[in-house]
Amino acid sequence: MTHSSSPRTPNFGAIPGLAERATPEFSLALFRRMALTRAFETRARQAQADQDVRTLIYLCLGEEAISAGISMHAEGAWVLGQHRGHGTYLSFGGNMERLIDELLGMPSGCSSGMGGSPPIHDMEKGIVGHSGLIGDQVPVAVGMAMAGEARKVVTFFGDGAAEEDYVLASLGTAASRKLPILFVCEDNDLSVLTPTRDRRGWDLAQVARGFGLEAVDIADDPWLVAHWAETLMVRLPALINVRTCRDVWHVGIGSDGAPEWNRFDLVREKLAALGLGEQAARIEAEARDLVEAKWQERLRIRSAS
Ligand SMILES: Cc1ncc(C[n+]2csc(CCOP(=O)(O)OP(=O)(O)O)c2C)c(N)n1
Ligand SMILES: [Mg+2]
Repeated sequence: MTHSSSPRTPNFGAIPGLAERATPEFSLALFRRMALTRAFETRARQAQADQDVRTLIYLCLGEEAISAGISMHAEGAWVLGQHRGHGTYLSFGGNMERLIDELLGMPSGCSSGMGGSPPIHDMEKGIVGHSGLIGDQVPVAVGMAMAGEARKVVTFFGDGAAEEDYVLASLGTAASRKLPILFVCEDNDLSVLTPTRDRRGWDLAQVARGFGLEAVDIADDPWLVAHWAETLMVRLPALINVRTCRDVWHVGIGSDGAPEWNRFDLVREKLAALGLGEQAARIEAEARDLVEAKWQERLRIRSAS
Protein backbone atom coordinates (compact mmCIF):
# COMPACT_ATOMS: atom_id res chain seq x y z
CA MET A 1 0.00 0.00 0.00
CA THR A 2 1.22 3.49 -0.69
CA HIS A 3 0.28 6.45 1.42
CA SER A 4 0.31 10.06 0.43
CA SER A 5 0.30 11.36 3.98
CA SER A 6 2.22 10.83 7.20
CA PRO A 7 0.85 8.18 9.58
CA ARG A 8 -0.64 10.59 12.08
CA THR A 9 -3.06 12.46 9.87
CA PRO A 10 -6.82 11.95 9.57
CA ASN A 11 -6.50 10.88 5.91
CA PHE A 12 -3.78 8.29 6.34
CA GLY A 13 -4.45 5.34 4.04
CA ALA A 14 -7.58 6.99 2.61
CA ILE A 15 -9.37 5.34 -0.31
CA PRO A 16 -11.14 8.11 -2.25
CA GLY A 17 -14.88 7.74 -2.71
CA LEU A 18 -15.51 5.07 -0.07
CA ALA A 19 -18.15 7.04 1.86
CA GLU A 20 -19.73 8.21 -1.39
CA ARG A 21 -20.09 4.60 -2.59
CA ALA A 22 -21.64 3.36 0.67
CA THR A 23 -25.43 3.17 0.86
CA PRO A 24 -27.13 5.78 3.10
CA GLU A 25 -28.42 2.89 5.25
CA PHE A 26 -24.89 1.62 5.80
CA SER A 27 -23.44 5.08 6.57
CA LEU A 28 -26.22 5.83 9.06
CA ALA A 29 -25.94 2.43 10.74
CA LEU A 30 -22.20 3.00 11.11
CA PHE A 31 -22.80 6.47 12.54
CA ARG A 32 -25.47 5.12 14.91
CA ARG A 33 -22.81 2.94 16.58
CA MET A 34 -20.39 5.86 16.83
CA ALA A 35 -23.10 8.14 18.20
CA LEU A 36 -24.15 5.61 20.83
CA THR A 37 -20.60 5.29 22.10
CA ARG A 38 -20.07 9.05 21.99
CA ALA A 39 -23.25 9.67 23.96
CA PHE A 40 -22.42 6.94 26.45
CA GLU A 41 -18.87 8.10 27.10
CA THR A 42 -19.98 11.73 27.41
CA ARG A 43 -22.60 10.69 29.98
CA ALA A 44 -20.15 8.42 31.82
CA ARG A 45 -17.70 11.34 32.02
CA GLN A 46 -20.46 13.42 33.63
CA ALA A 47 -21.28 10.57 36.01
CA GLN A 48 -17.71 10.52 37.24
CA ALA A 49 -17.67 14.33 37.59
CA ASP A 50 -20.87 13.99 39.67
CA GLN A 51 -19.17 11.24 41.72
CA ASP A 52 -21.87 8.77 40.77
CA VAL A 53 -19.04 6.66 39.31
CA ARG A 54 -16.25 6.38 41.86
CA THR A 55 -13.95 3.78 40.33
CA LEU A 56 -11.24 4.33 37.71
CA ILE A 57 -12.73 4.99 34.30
CA TYR A 58 -11.09 4.55 30.88
CA LEU A 59 -12.98 6.46 28.21
CA CYS A 60 -12.70 5.90 24.46
CA LEU A 61 -13.87 9.41 23.52
CA GLY A 62 -12.29 10.22 20.15
CA GLU A 63 -11.77 6.55 19.28
CA GLU A 64 -15.41 5.60 18.61
CA ALA A 65 -14.98 4.91 14.89
CA ILE A 66 -12.76 1.86 15.32
CA SER A 67 -15.17 -0.51 17.04
CA ALA A 68 -18.08 0.95 15.07
CA GLY A 69 -16.32 0.21 11.77
CA ILE A 70 -15.03 -3.25 12.66
CA SER A 71 -18.37 -4.35 14.13
CA MET A 72 -20.14 -3.70 10.82
CA HIS A 73 -18.43 -6.79 9.36
CA ALA A 74 -17.65 -9.00 12.33
CA GLU A 75 -21.03 -10.28 13.40
CA GLY A 76 -20.90 -13.55 15.29
CA ALA A 77 -17.20 -13.30 16.12
CA TRP A 78 -15.75 -13.62 19.61
CA VAL A 79 -14.64 -10.14 20.63
CA LEU A 80 -11.89 -9.36 23.11
CA GLY A 81 -11.15 -5.78 24.13
CA GLN A 82 -8.69 -3.93 26.32
CA HIS A 83 -9.28 -1.52 29.21
CA ARG A 84 -10.64 1.31 26.98
CA GLY A 85 -13.47 -0.96 25.84
CA HIS A 86 -16.85 0.70 26.42
CA GLY A 87 -17.14 1.44 22.68
CA THR A 88 -16.27 -2.12 21.73
CA TYR A 89 -18.84 -3.45 24.17
CA LEU A 90 -21.57 -1.13 22.85
CA SER A 91 -20.75 -1.44 19.13
CA PHE A 92 -20.89 -5.23 19.34
CA GLY A 93 -24.27 -5.11 21.08
CA GLY A 94 -23.32 -5.45 24.76
CA ASN A 95 -26.10 -4.77 27.25
CA MET A 96 -25.97 -1.08 28.20
CA GLU A 97 -27.83 -1.44 31.49
CA ARG A 98 -25.33 -3.99 32.77
CA LEU A 99 -22.47 -1.71 31.73
CA ILE A 100 -23.94 1.24 33.62
CA ASP A 101 -24.62 -0.97 36.63
CA GLU A 102 -21.00 -2.14 36.53
CA LEU A 103 -19.72 1.45 36.52
CA LEU A 104 -22.09 2.22 39.40
CA GLY A 105 -20.77 -0.77 41.39
CA MET A 106 -24.10 -2.59 41.45
CA PRO A 107 -24.41 -6.39 41.81
CA SER A 108 -26.42 -6.39 38.56
CA GLY A 109 -23.37 -5.09 36.68
CA CYS A 110 -21.74 -7.29 34.06
CA SER A 111 -18.93 -8.15 36.51
CA SER A 112 -21.24 -8.06 39.56
CA GLY A 113 -20.09 -4.51 40.22
CA MET A 114 -16.63 -5.75 41.26
CA GLY A 115 -14.57 -4.84 38.19
CA GLY A 116 -15.61 -1.39 37.03
CA SER A 117 -14.61 0.03 33.67
CA PRO A 118 -11.95 -2.36 32.26
CA PRO A 119 -13.23 -5.96 32.57
CA ILE A 120 -16.62 -5.49 30.93
CA HIS A 121 -18.10 -8.45 29.13
CA ASP A 122 -21.31 -9.81 27.72
CA MET A 123 -20.94 -13.52 27.13
CA GLU A 124 -24.32 -13.72 25.38
CA LYS A 125 -22.82 -11.50 22.70
CA GLY A 126 -19.41 -13.19 22.79
CA ILE A 127 -17.71 -10.13 24.29
CA VAL A 128 -14.88 -11.03 26.66
CA GLY A 129 -13.62 -8.43 29.15
CA HIS A 130 -10.09 -7.44 30.08
CA SER A 131 -8.12 -8.64 33.09
CA GLY A 132 -5.94 -5.54 33.50
CA LEU A 133 -2.58 -6.72 32.08
CA ILE A 134 -2.33 -4.86 28.81
CA GLY A 135 -2.37 -7.12 25.78
CA ASP A 136 -3.04 -10.35 27.66
CA GLN A 137 -6.32 -10.66 25.79
CA VAL A 138 -4.32 -11.20 22.58
CA PRO A 139 -2.85 -14.64 23.41
CA VAL A 140 -6.20 -15.59 24.95
CA ALA A 141 -7.85 -14.62 21.65
CA VAL A 142 -5.32 -16.73 19.74
CA GLY A 143 -6.10 -19.64 22.05
CA MET A 144 -9.79 -19.21 21.29
CA ALA A 145 -9.05 -19.17 17.56
CA MET A 146 -7.01 -22.37 18.01
CA ALA A 147 -9.93 -24.10 19.70
CA GLY A 148 -11.11 -25.01 16.23
CA GLU A 149 -14.67 -23.72 16.46
CA ALA A 150 -16.09 -22.21 13.30
CA ARG A 151 -16.33 -18.87 15.09
CA LYS A 152 -13.90 -16.10 14.07
CA VAL A 153 -12.14 -13.99 16.70
CA VAL A 154 -11.48 -10.24 16.82
CA THR A 155 -9.09 -8.85 19.40
CA PHE A 156 -8.54 -5.18 20.11
CA PHE A 157 -5.43 -3.88 21.86
CA GLY A 158 -3.46 -0.63 22.21
CA ASP A 159 -0.22 0.52 20.61
CA GLY A 160 1.42 0.17 24.03
CA ALA A 161 0.14 -3.38 24.45
CA ALA A 162 1.55 -4.21 20.99
CA GLU A 163 5.02 -4.08 22.57
CA GLU A 164 4.35 -6.93 24.99
CA ASP A 165 6.29 -10.06 24.02
CA TYR A 166 3.19 -12.24 24.31
CA VAL A 167 1.36 -10.01 21.80
CA LEU A 168 4.14 -10.29 19.23
CA ALA A 169 4.39 -14.06 19.78
CA SER A 170 0.63 -14.26 19.29
CA LEU A 171 0.92 -12.61 15.87
CA GLY A 172 3.54 -15.20 14.90
CA THR A 173 1.43 -18.11 16.12
CA ALA A 174 -1.67 -16.90 14.31
CA ALA A 175 0.29 -16.50 11.07
CA SER A 176 2.01 -19.90 11.30
CA ARG A 177 -1.22 -21.72 12.08
CA LYS A 178 -3.40 -19.63 9.75
CA LEU A 179 -5.91 -18.93 12.51
CA PRO A 180 -9.24 -17.14 11.92
CA ILE A 181 -8.36 -14.04 13.92
CA LEU A 182 -8.35 -10.30 13.24
CA PHE A 183 -5.94 -8.20 15.31
CA VAL A 184 -7.00 -4.56 15.69
CA CYS A 185 -4.53 -2.10 17.19
CA GLU A 186 -6.19 1.06 18.51
CA ASP A 187 -3.14 3.22 17.90
CA ASN A 188 -3.59 6.48 19.80
CA ASP A 189 0.21 6.93 19.83
CA LEU A 190 0.27 6.83 23.63
CA SER A 191 1.05 4.36 26.35
CA VAL A 192 -0.25 6.30 29.39
CA LEU A 193 1.73 9.49 28.61
CA THR A 194 4.61 8.17 26.48
CA PRO A 195 4.39 8.66 22.71
CA THR A 196 5.37 5.79 20.41
CA ARG A 197 8.53 7.50 19.13
CA ASP A 198 9.98 7.40 22.66
CA ARG A 199 9.20 3.71 23.07
CA ARG A 200 10.13 1.90 19.87
CA GLY A 201 11.57 2.27 16.40
CA TRP A 202 9.46 -0.33 14.63
CA ASP A 203 6.12 -0.27 12.96
CA LEU A 204 3.44 -2.78 13.95
CA ALA A 205 1.94 -3.36 10.50
CA GLN A 206 5.41 -4.01 9.05
CA VAL A 207 6.26 -6.42 11.86
CA ALA A 208 2.95 -8.22 11.31
CA ARG A 209 3.75 -8.55 7.60
CA GLY A 210 7.15 -9.95 8.58
CA PHE A 211 5.34 -12.69 10.49
CA GLY A 212 3.28 -13.43 7.36
CA LEU A 213 0.05 -11.69 8.29
CA GLU A 214 -1.81 -9.47 5.90
CA ALA A 215 -1.68 -6.03 7.53
CA VAL A 216 -2.83 -2.49 6.86
CA ASP A 217 -2.10 0.80 8.60
CA ILE A 218 -4.87 3.40 8.35
CA ALA A 219 -6.50 6.38 10.04
CA ASP A 220 -9.77 5.98 11.93
CA ASP A 221 -12.14 7.04 9.15
CA PRO A 222 -15.05 4.67 9.93
CA TRP A 223 -15.78 3.89 6.27
CA LEU A 224 -12.11 2.97 5.82
CA VAL A 225 -12.07 0.83 8.96
CA ALA A 226 -15.25 -0.94 7.82
CA HIS A 227 -13.82 -1.45 4.34
CA TRP A 228 -10.75 -3.20 5.68
CA ALA A 229 -12.77 -5.24 8.15
CA GLU A 230 -14.95 -6.48 5.29
CA THR A 231 -11.91 -7.23 3.12
CA LEU A 232 -9.81 -8.94 5.76
CA MET A 233 -12.45 -10.89 7.72
CA VAL A 234 -12.48 -13.31 4.77
CA ARG A 235 -8.67 -13.42 4.53
CA LEU A 236 -7.70 -14.13 8.13
CA PRO A 237 -5.38 -14.00 9.94
CA ALA A 238 -4.80 -10.28 9.50
CA LEU A 239 -4.00 -7.08 11.37
CA ILE A 240 -5.38 -3.56 11.13
CA ASN A 241 -3.43 -0.77 12.82
CA VAL A 242 -5.74 2.21 13.23
CA ARG A 243 -4.34 5.67 13.94
CA THR A 244 -6.70 7.46 16.28
CA CYS A 245 -6.82 10.21 18.93
CA ARG A 246 -7.67 9.89 22.62
CA ASP A 247 -9.65 12.99 23.64
CA VAL A 248 -9.21 12.56 27.39
CA TRP A 249 -6.53 11.50 29.85
CA HIS A 250 -5.32 7.93 30.02
CA VAL A 251 -7.59 7.37 32.99
CA GLY A 252 -10.37 9.61 34.25
CA ILE A 253 -12.14 12.51 32.64
CA GLY A 254 -9.56 15.29 32.28
CA SER A 255 -8.31 16.64 28.99
CA ASP A 256 -5.14 18.34 27.78
CA GLY A 257 -6.92 20.29 25.07
CA ALA A 258 -8.01 19.59 21.51
CA PRO A 259 -6.94 16.25 20.00
CA GLU A 260 -4.84 16.08 16.81
CA TRP A 261 -8.09 15.60 14.89
CA ASN A 262 -11.73 15.27 15.86
CA ARG A 263 -13.03 12.23 14.04
CA PHE A 264 -16.57 12.65 15.23
CA ASP A 265 -16.79 16.15 13.74
CA LEU A 266 -15.19 14.95 10.50
CA VAL A 267 -17.81 12.21 10.19
CA ARG A 268 -20.63 14.68 10.89
CA GLU A 269 -19.23 16.91 8.11
CA LYS A 270 -18.97 13.98 5.70
CA LEU A 271 -22.55 12.91 6.41
CA ALA A 272 -23.75 16.46 5.81
CA ALA A 273 -21.86 16.53 2.49
CA LEU A 274 -23.60 13.27 1.57
CA GLY A 275 -26.97 14.88 2.25
CA LEU A 276 -27.46 12.90 5.46
CA GLY A 277 -26.91 15.72 7.96
CA GLU A 278 -30.47 15.89 9.29
CA GLN A 279 -30.75 12.15 9.72
CA ALA A 280 -27.38 12.09 11.46
CA ALA A 281 -28.48 14.86 13.85
CA ARG A 282 -31.59 12.84 14.67
CA ILE A 283 -29.50 9.74 15.33
CA GLU A 284 -27.27 11.70 17.69
CA ALA A 285 -30.25 13.13 19.56
CA GLU A 286 -31.84 9.68 19.88
CA ALA A 287 -28.59 8.22 21.19
CA ARG A 288 -28.26 10.99 23.79
CA ASP A 289 -31.88 10.54 24.90
CA LEU A 290 -31.56 6.77 25.15
CA VAL A 291 -28.31 6.98 27.13
CA GLU A 292 -29.67 9.65 29.47
CA ALA A 293 -32.85 7.68 30.12
CA LYS A 294 -30.84 4.54 30.93
CA TRP A 295 -28.49 6.39 33.29
CA GLN A 296 -31.41 8.05 35.07
CA GLU A 297 -33.18 4.70 35.45
CA ARG A 298 -30.10 2.91 36.80
CA LEU A 299 -29.25 5.79 39.16
CA ARG A 300 -32.81 5.67 40.53
CA ILE A 301 -32.57 1.91 41.04
CA ARG A 302 -29.24 2.27 42.81
CA SER A 303 -30.43 4.99 45.14
CA ALA A 304 -33.56 2.95 45.96
CA SER A 305 -31.55 -0.17 46.85
C1 LIG B 1 1.50 -5.93 31.49
C2 LIG B 1 1.18 -4.54 31.93
N1 LIG B 1 2.18 -3.62 31.97
C3 LIG B 1 1.91 -2.35 32.34
C4 LIG B 1 0.62 -1.99 32.69
C5 LIG B 1 0.30 -0.54 33.11
N2 LIG B 1 -0.47 0.06 32.05
C6 LIG B 1 -1.82 0.18 32.14
S1 LIG B 1 -2.49 0.91 30.77
C7 LIG B 1 -0.98 1.11 30.07
C8 LIG B 1 -0.83 1.78 28.73
C9 LIG B 1 -1.55 1.03 27.68
O1 LIG B 1 -1.37 1.66 26.43
P1 LIG B 1 -2.11 1.11 25.19
O2 LIG B 1 -2.01 -0.37 25.12
O3 LIG B 1 -1.60 1.87 24.02
O4 LIG B 1 -3.65 1.44 25.49
P2 LIG B 1 -4.35 2.88 25.63
O5 LIG B 1 -4.41 3.17 27.11
O6 LIG B 1 -3.55 3.88 24.89
O7 LIG B 1 -5.72 2.70 25.08
C10 LIG B 1 0.05 0.60 30.89
C11 LIG B 1 1.48 0.61 30.54
C12 LIG B 1 -0.37 -3.00 32.67
N3 LIG B 1 -1.64 -2.73 32.98
N4 LIG B 1 -0.08 -4.25 32.26
MG1 LIG C 1 -2.24 3.65 23.27
